[in-house]
Amino acid sequence: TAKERTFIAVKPDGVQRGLVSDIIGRFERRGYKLVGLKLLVPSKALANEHYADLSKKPFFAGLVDYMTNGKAPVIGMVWEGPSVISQGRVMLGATDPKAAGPGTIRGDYCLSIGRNICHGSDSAESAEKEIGLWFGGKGEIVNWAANNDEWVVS
Ligand code: YYY
Ligand code: MG
Repeated sequence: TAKERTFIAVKPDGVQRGLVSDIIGRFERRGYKLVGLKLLVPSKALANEHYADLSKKPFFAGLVDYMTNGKAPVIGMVWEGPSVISQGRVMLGATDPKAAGPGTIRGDYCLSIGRNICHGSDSAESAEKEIGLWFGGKGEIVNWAANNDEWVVS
């Protein structure tokens, strides 16, 4: 639906490398609507829960450390619009940047799976879980009408 929502994050390497505005800009220019935005160093508990389905993987400890060690923060966002979950994944590109096509965020800006600069929910279930995990407080997600809505979605 037009109100579909996904959780997109710029990971610490993306923040450190100054790619926040580019990543936000790609979603904005596409026509998606920003409805939640925060900058934080996630707790271990948050990162463990966010990546819970990967907890048995050999790279899990390193992944959680890189997300939480505070060398740079994470930008957490909720984006809204038609097919934003699947299209957000397309815009990010493949998990391994070596397989990510040009024109995708990962394909344009990174080289290594362990430093792939961004995250996007992979399903409706993940989006719901991740939005609830990263955004809890009252008013942290804002419903708003963009003046160009009728020019973006018909
Ligand atoms: O959803 P996505 O981020 O594209 O990939 P996942 O399979 O969920 O893995 C999450 C995260 O883990 C990935 O973005 C990088 C890291 N990772 C890794 O460091 N090494 C791997 N072999 C696989 C994933
Ligand atoms: Mg994933």
